[in-house]
Amino acid sequence: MSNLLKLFQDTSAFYGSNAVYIEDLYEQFLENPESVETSWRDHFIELQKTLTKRDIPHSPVVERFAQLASSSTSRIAELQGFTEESVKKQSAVARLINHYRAHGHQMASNNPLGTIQKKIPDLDPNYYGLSELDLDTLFDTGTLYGVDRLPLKDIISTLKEIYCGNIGTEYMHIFDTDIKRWIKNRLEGSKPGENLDTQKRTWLLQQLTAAEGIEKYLHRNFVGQKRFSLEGGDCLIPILDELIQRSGRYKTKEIVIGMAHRGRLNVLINILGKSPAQLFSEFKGTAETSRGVISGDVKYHMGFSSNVETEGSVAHITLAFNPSHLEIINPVVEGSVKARQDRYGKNSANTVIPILIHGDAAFAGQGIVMETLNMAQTRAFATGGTIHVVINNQIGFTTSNPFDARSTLYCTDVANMIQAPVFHVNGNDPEAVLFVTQMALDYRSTFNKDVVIDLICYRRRGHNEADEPATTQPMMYKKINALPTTRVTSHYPQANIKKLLYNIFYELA
Ligand SMILES: Cc1ncc(C[n+]2csc(CCOP(=O)(O)OP(=O)(O)O)c2C)c(N)n1
Repeated sequence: MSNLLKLFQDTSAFYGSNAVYIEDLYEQFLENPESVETSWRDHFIELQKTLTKRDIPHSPVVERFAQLASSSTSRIAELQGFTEESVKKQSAVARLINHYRAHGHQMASNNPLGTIQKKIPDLDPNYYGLSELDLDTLFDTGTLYGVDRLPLKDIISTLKEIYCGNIGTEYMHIFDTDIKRWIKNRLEGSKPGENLDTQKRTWLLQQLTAAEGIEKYLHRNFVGQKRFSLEGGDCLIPILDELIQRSGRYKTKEIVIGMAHRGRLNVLINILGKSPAQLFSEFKGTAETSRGVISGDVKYHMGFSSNVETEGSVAHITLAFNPSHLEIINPVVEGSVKARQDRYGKNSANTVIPILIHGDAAFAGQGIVMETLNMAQTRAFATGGTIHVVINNQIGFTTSNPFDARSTLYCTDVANMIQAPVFHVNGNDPEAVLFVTQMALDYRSTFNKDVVIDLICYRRRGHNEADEPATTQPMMYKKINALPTTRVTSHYPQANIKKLLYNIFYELA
């Protein structure tokens, strides 16, 4: 190492690891120039004059400051008003914040069956040279929660709340800076449930009651009959209802849904508006699917369509008929959406939206998932982004240990290949689920790209109600049997449940 380089390294606050800090400050400056200190702001303004585009790559920023550093280290010290030690610490904090954004999901408490607490070395402040003694020191937060400075302990608790709570988000693998910034701002800008009024909370309770109610009714009245119950994944119903309602904001006219067996009857009744009486007659074996043909096991392969009122509009919702072959409906739905969009003409990506609902085992296991994802951004087949919802009940028939089911960390990892953001959300926290649902639709409608909601839940009963899951999964089912339902777990007032149930089902039937 040359003497000059050594001197530079020893004396400059802008050398090496501090580059991350400067980049972070610059990012902050780009969003709100007033939010950075005057001396930094002046430098960034100077820097921008030498560049033509506003959203420039960050390497020139680092280079420019390296030049400044070598030309006058004393001037820099004067400019920043920090000691070398404090700048190093600030840089460490910036790196810690970034690592929470990128890897916090690995420590998220988003599994309703409990999380095995893993230690992730680079989420530990010690890893960056920060210690207990720094916890009360004030540091710049970048854009975190809109607060300029916080003690380190509050920065860490805020990061844990956003990135390691009931939502674990994978988005830092995305190359596009605008997309990354959009997701970061949504995640860090408000908390799940923060802005929910009583009306929306009541709506959530109604959705969960409806989801639970139909399963309980069928369970009691058609004992031992296959229905591929949704129980444990109840939040699928508020997800779909919210996607449909909110699509009105984007003037959506049609939504095409593809899904397999799990929860299909629930979706038919609670989302598509199929008559419960019709479903019950299919269970009794008296319904004719076509003249002279009794339904048999056709009921969980049936399609349906109806018109549903949305926020300020009406949308035509179609549930595609599906065969037994898992996931094979995906390209069919995409083709159907593409044809509908073509019919509406140019710029109709938001006019018709595809929603694909997957099982966790099937999403990881079926090649057709990858094949369909691969077409997502091609010119001839793109449909303006698909909203994927994985009913991740953590079991595929009898295979529940992920290491026996796949070689990836998450069942959704195949979606990383197209840089889709993935929200791993605790299916027992309806407000967190609502938060990611709204974000998913807004993301899809803003960027016209695929997005994944990984609804981490459980399967309360066997694969199809005719089997006993505890035979092969005794430990898992001990936990599940001790869990109250999502409606009960969520902290909503339970007073009017009976009345709600009565209104929703018994009257309709
Ligand atoms: C292509 C294909 N392979 C296998 C099956 C048999 N099968 C039906 S359901 C199922 C388990 C699916 O598990 P998962 O995708 O997690 O959905 P879940 O039933 O747990 O909701 C299997 C293997 C099938 N129907 N189609």
